[in-house]
Amino acid sequence: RDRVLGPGVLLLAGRARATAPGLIAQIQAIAHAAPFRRMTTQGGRTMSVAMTNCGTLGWISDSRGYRYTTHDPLTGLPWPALPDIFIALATEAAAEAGYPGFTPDACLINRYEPGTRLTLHQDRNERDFGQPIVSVSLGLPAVFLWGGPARSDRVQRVPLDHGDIVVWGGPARLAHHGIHPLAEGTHALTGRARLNLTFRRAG
Ligand code: MD3
Ligand code: FE
Repeated sequence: RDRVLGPGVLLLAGRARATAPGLIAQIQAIAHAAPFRRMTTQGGRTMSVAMTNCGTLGWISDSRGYRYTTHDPLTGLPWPALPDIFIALATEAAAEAGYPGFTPDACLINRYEPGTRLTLHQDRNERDFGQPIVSVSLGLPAVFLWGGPARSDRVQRVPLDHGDIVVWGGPARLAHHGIHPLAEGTHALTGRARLNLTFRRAG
């Protein structure tokens, strides 16, 4: 089931299934301290994805643009710590993909409901693009849109299901990517939602 999707991209299909209930319990605890919120963009739009973070750094967007912060602007508190089970999952997946030195300092947590989408973008706020991003999909399935380094590059559709882990590194690190509007549905563990964790070395 594990397969290379392209240069620098390893899919570990269903790898997080066994730990999913524990991951979801941790997400609930994190969201209690740092609530999910829909952030605004520099252009004044409200994102349809609800987000929160854990780790020493958290990704935010507001009227001043995109960046990482040490504190949650909503509460004024430091972002909640990365749970040990998050660190273990991300470092093991990265090591399997050929990044034995990967230690995440940031985890962006995205929550999608049916109809929610994420438009094509690049992740460029991290310091070292030599470090991969590890993503974990939980709950409702999604169609991932995967393009190239230029916005005009052809876009592939990749289904992402509950428990799938994908490691994005090397030439894939600066690919444009997004999520197609989520289809209607309910999942036994997340209800009417998809949760996505992205582990990053931001600082
Ligand atoms: C490929 N999240 O948080 S995860 C994001 O499902 C983001 O919530 C999507 O894009 C989600 O920024 C996709 C897979 C992913 C994440 C980051 C990447 C793929 C990536 C960065 C570079 C290349
Ligand atoms: Fe992204």
